[in-house]
Amino acid sequence: MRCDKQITQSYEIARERYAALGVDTGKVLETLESIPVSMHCWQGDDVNGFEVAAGGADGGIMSTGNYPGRARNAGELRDDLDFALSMLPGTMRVNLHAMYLESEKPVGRDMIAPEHFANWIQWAKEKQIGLDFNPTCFGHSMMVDGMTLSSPKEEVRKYWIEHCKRSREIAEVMGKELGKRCVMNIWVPDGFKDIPVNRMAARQRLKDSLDQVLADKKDPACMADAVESKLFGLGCESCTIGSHEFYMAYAMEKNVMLTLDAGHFHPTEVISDKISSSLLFMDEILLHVSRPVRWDSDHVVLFDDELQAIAAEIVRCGVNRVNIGLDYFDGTVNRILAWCTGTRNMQKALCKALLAPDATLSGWELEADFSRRLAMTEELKAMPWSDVYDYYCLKHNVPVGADYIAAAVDYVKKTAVTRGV
Ligand code: RNT
Ligand code: ZN
Repeated sequence: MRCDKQITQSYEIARERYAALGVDTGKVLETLESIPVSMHCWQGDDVNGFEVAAGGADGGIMSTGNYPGRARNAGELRDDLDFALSMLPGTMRVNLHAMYLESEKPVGRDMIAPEHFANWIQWAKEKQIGLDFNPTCFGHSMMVDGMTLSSPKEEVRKYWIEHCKRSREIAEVMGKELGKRCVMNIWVPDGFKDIPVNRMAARQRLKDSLDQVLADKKDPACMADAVESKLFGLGCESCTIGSHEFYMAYAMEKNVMLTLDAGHFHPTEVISDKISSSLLFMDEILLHVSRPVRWDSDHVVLFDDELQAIAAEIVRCGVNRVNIGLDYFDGTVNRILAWCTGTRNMQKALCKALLAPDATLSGWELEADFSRRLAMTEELKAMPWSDVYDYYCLKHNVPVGADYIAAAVDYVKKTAVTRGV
């Protein structure tokens, strides 16, 4: 049984303890509420998508595991998303890929149109949530020799350029219909397994293709473009065409968002340190919050040091300038729980970051009082930030603490039986 009274009492104590540090928990909850988190649909079906001629996630990424109950169609995925969203407080968005289209007949990716996403848009409208979008440039026979937009073959490039152009149109319609801007992120897996000779030519082709994709002006109130870099992928260990330097420079030149994925850098390199530098030169960025374990393995997001550092940087650099997307896929665990645990961790990290007395800490930093900065930062870890998050869940009438676990296990048990996968 949930003890609402105790949760409220704990919050009151926390409120006083934070007030003593000069932090207003009421304001913190208001800000937390205003920060949307975009939950990725692809955790729900192991990045398979619902095209009639199915593709699957080959090409640089891979989901492993066969936990029962994977969503087999868009209706099931929406049911699962409905359930997961009912476990989550605050402002949520849902991030779709082009391969989640709905059509009875096969549709080439160079033929996709807003009508194929009508059900998704209707669903989001009813839920009053925003949608984000991605062209799907992997898991497809037109990905030739590991290449899409940077292929040396003109017909291959043309196919993917058309796919990305149409994806932008769909994103614009989504934003317009929902009255909430849709962020569209381009990621291509293009690269070489072994050492290439002409990196420059491949990157030149990627640049030219992207220039064509982005040529049409779109209504900035309805959609915004983002481009995602990567260090390496499965099968392209020696060179990724869309590297960090490539996209950082490209995003600057084109005035589009740079996407920083937590798993796309060297193992000890962190994206938390890249947020401030990027935002000095760019209006906005997109994050793919993920968890690499030894490689870009896309494990469920944990409440670990890097997640807390990412949240702290978002709060310090400007919550309105960082678009938060989640990007992980684990097929070995209950997929609904994976959504809930990862998303709640993101929200908890934001809550804890908002509760930090940053003005005081910055003052000490300016005075080179690093001792106090260190001691206080450590003390903050044991402050009752979780009582504030629990109260936030209570206020939103979603499960508090571990209560969502049993509910999600139960839901999957029931649906898995009927799905038979
Ligand atoms: C792959 C990228 C990309 C994908 C999704 C499905 O390494 O991170 O963002 O994970 O688009
Ligand atoms: Zn990503």
